[in-house]
Amino acid sequence: MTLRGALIGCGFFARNHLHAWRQLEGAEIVALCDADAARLTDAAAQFDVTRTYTSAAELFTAERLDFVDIATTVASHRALVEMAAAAHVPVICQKPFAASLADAHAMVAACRDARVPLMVHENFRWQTPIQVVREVLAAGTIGTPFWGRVSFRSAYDVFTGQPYLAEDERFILQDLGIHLIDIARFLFGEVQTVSASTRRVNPHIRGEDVATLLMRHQGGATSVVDCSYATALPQELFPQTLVEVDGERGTIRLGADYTLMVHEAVGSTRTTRCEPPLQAWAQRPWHNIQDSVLNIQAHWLECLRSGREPQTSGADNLRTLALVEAAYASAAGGQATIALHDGR
Ligand code: NAD
Ligand code: 89V
Repeated sequence: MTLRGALIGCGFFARNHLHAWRQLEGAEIVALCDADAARLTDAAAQFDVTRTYTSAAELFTAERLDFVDIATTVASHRALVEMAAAAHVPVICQKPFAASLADAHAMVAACRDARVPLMVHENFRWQTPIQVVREVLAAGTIGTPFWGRVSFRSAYDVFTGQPYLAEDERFILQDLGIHLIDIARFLFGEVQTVSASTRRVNPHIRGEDVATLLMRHQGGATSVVDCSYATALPQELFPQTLVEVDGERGTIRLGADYTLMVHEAVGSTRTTRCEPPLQAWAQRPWHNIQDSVLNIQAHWLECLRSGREPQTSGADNLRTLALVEAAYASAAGGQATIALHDGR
């Protein structure tokens, strides 16, 4: 049976969702919604969707849906997720899931009480190279990891495509660091303590564009998460996330251009490339992220069909959001070390 979906928010990033839905078997986007009529009309024409709404309330009243995909910016998430829960429609919500932990808890509770599946579109862990690093760790090739680094350093202009990123009081941690924190949780486990520093280098934006986090994980590993949009390098790597892992029996290095080095202290050193596929609708350098959209949406369909909880469910994402909040609090308090309780 083909699942009937609707997409709310037809802006900059939603095109990737729509291309991915069109590529995936077993789901069809039957309706679109955007408060901005011009954006709605454009997306409807490009993706051949005839049922369109400028009001989400009208969408939920008029359509019989198997799921809804919310690709709006954070300010609208709570109202839209609560509408989906009230209409008993399983819901995917883009990151950042919520502007506050209170909102996030309210959305998770609304969906739990309505028995409605909820997944946060936290796609970076679904990037092919990140999945490969996780597979190498799971295979035990380098033994237990004791140190790791998840790094994203760039000077790419993200503000032209996403002007709201320059306007918010919070920038890189909330928008990008959130992905890297999720990757650190995915690779090294839940976090016990975090300390962070942030700063703004670019004078033309409101929020911080550089952040560095030090985290201690429950399994004993220490990780560094560092991100910057103020880092001009001879080779611009946007939007690649680089990963380093030191384990008791070897090391992993995910370097520039998707080069993966796995070194066994007693054994061999293998260097391979794990570049993500370039989907027919994708463009370099975004193809890494675009492919991860396809992967997370496929995961959602698989979870909906099997009744499994998605990896980055709303409840799971509370831990990532708690870390973002803790990192901002640490940075505001002069890099104070903040303890998380059971990863929250
Ligand atoms: P955007 O501003 O280009 O698009 C958002 C759209 O939502 C707009 O067209 C707006 O009119 C519409 N909208 C807002 N509130 C609405 C409401 N209540 N009802 C109906 N329509 C509404 O934003 P964007 O750049 O596409 O980003 C959307 C979200 O995706 C953000 O949360 C952003 O952080 C996230 N994002 C994620 C990734 C990723 O890799 N996961 C990448 C880029 C952006
Ligand atoms: O993931 C995001 O939300 C995007 C980008 C990859 C550019 O940081 O804003």
